[in-house]
Amino acid sequence: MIKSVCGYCGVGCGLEYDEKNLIGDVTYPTNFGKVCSKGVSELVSIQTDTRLLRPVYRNSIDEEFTTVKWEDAIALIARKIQESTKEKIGFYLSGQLLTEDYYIANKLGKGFIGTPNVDTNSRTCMSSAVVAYKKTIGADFVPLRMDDIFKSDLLILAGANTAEAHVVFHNQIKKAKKDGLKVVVIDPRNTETAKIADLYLPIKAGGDIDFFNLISKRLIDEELYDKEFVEGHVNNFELLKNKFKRVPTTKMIKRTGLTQEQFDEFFELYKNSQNIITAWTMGLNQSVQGVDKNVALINTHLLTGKIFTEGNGPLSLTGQPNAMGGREVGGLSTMLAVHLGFDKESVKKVSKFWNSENVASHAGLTATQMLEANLDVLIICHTDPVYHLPNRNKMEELIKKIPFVVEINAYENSESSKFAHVRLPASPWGEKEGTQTNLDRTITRQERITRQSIDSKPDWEIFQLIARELGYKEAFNFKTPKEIFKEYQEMTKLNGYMDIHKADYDEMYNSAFIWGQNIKEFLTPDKKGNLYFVENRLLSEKTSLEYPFILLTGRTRDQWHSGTKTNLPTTLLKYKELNFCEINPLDAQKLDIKDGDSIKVISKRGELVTKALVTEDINEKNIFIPISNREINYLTNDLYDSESLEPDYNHSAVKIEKL
Ligand SMILES: Nc1nc2c(c(=O)[nH]1)N[C@H]1C(S)=C(S)[C@@H](COP(=O)(O)OP(=O)(O)OC[C@H]3O[C@@H](n4cnc5c(=O)[nH]c(N)nc54)[C@H](O)[C@@H]3O)O[C@H]1N2
Ligand SMILES: Nc1nc2c(c(=O)[nH]1)N[C@H]1C(S)=C(S)[C@@H](COP(=O)(O)OP(=O)(O)OC[C@H]3O[C@@H](n4cnc5c(=O)[nH]c(N)nc54)[C@H](O)[C@@H]3O)O[C@H]1N2
Ligand code: SF4
Ligand SMILES: [Mo]
Repeated sequence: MIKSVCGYCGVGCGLEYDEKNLIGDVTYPTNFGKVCSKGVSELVSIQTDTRLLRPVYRNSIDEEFTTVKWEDAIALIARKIQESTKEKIGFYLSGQLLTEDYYIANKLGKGFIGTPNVDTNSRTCMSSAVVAYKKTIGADFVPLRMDDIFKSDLLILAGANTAEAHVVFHNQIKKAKKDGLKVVVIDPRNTETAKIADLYLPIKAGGDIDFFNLISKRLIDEELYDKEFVEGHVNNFELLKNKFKRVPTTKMIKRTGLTQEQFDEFFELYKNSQNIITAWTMGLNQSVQGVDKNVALINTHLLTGKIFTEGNGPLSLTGQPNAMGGREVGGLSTMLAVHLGFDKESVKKVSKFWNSENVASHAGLTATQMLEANLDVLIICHTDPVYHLPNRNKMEELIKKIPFVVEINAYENSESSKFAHVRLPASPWGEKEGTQTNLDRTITRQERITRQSIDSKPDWEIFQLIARELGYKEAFNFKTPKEIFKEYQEMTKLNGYMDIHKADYDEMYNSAFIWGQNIKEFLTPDKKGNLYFVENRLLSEKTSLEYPFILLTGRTRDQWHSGTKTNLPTTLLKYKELNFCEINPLDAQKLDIKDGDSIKVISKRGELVTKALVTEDINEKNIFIPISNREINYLTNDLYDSESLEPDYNHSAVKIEKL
């Protein structure tokens, strides 16, 4: 029996493998033996014939690839790096990499090559939450855990479809409901998640700041906030109070698309709930005001003092299996390492720790900026930017201009591979070992359960080969993931609140390590939480007579993003189609569209063909297309949040033509 952990979503379910079957680990603290269809299909995805098995090279993207030796591919990459300058090199990483992979890539990029341009697809996912947590509570720190729902009275899910995106957590929510937990779901779509809610609020897309501001205003106006907590532990209260005096409440309600009665019903439940958790995901983060949306939500917890106590707090539901671990290591270009920034002292500490004079000293390009930056060398690892970045037609033109693109992938059929010059085969889940941190700080080991395919290598090893070829042999002399983890643990000591150094790599095989369990206060310099006044500035793309619909995008339960691991003949469950478009019956009628009709969806930037799914489960004037349609981002706009630089994926103006 081998114990491991699922490599799909941020729930991070413990698994057991007995040489035939993959089942849930009943002793594991986040899933107690439960898994979803993706978890059990991990095994199948290792064996598919779409694996990338050999390094390949071509001189230009118009040519065919030919197989090359590892040594030659690595030598070429090192040469291209040496011929360039550090500001012209970019590492585009992924929240699906293991902590050890991230550590080596970050150490090489920021520590030795000295480029600050090491970022990750988490930029398109969690960066709004990262910035907001830092501003309000002082660090990128999730101050509660999933099992807090069993000690809570009210769970508010805003822009999160747990039934499809965090399946095993969703099942825990259903269990907690039996013990009295009330659930409110706020979403422009009446999702599977909304269907289990005690109260479903069909918010108008983009109305969340108004919604959370209305809560804050009521808390202040009716003096329901926690005065003692606010006085002792929170900054900027008077400022917020004064700002709220002047906000136009009726306009705000209108912008939420809810009726006053709906809001009142919600607020009645809210004010009578002792313990409250507000959880959110992409419906809030992926927005041109993603940070403000997060801040408006966190404000409510600072005002009520419902934070750092059991059953309470703002719970950001991280999407990818190790997006948290990646952020802890320092995988975002706006951080250096171990949650430290680019201030002089941090750079000094890190330089000393790595014994390098080359450490990057300022924030670098974000993933969403890299393709526009005239880079010489772009190394993409464990992610597919051409598929996932917004405004794809533009992105394709930009990536074509980068003279040297390396793609490290375990599978051969990504969209980015079409633009790569060198492709290196990585060993996927099941063929490698290392650690990952799930959405609530649980660190666990992923184990090797089968032998490595002949010519593929774990991601950390690939980065180490490049490092050694560049001459950094002493600093990159790791033999095992355990050795890397140990160095990383030492490094976490540079940051006072990180207790990851207490974990034991061997022991983690038997039981997960949860870091930060003793942190029960704000991590800001003055140990106080910060309130900020934020307003809905209506910055998203607006509908017009020509483009009258707002396109929403998101997940379906059995598919994982671009589908390299889930869209396989053997695993494809017919739970939902890969390509459909939810449309409200009233809108469909106006366009004479019937269920199942082929339709073309068009934005100012591009178009795609899909199939109408006529349903009352979506608000009028909104449509929804799942991201399992690989062409989704031909439609989306490339507006970004000004602080997090996360894309506004959820709100693009489109029109529909019946085919
Ligand atoms: N099956 C499956 N699970 C996954 C993934 C996967 O690919 N497949 N990916 C993982 C990853 S990386 C992530 S980030 C998570 C994402 O997890 P979720 O964010 O829960 O998943 P999405 O489907 O993107 O859901 C976003 C929801 O926000 C709603 N929404 C859109 N606009 C608004 C708005 O303005 N306000 C509000 N309140 N809601 C809005 C959408 O209708 C949708 O239901 O899922 C993770 N889990
Ligand atoms: N319109 C729209 N766009 C979105 C989103 C949205 O909601 N709407 N969501 C955004 C979000 S939240 C996310 S997280 C991104 C996700 O977008 P991506 O990260 O691009 O999606 P994946 O398909 O998960 O890509 C992972 C890649 O890693 C490869 N891979 C698998 N295992 C390994 C391995 O062990 N090593 C290596 N090196 N490679 C491996 C897979 O084959 C695949 O090509 O999409 C973003 N884009
Ligand atoms: S809920 Fe997430 S972690 Fe758990 S089995 Fe499903 S995909 Fe894997
Ligand atoms: Mo994500």
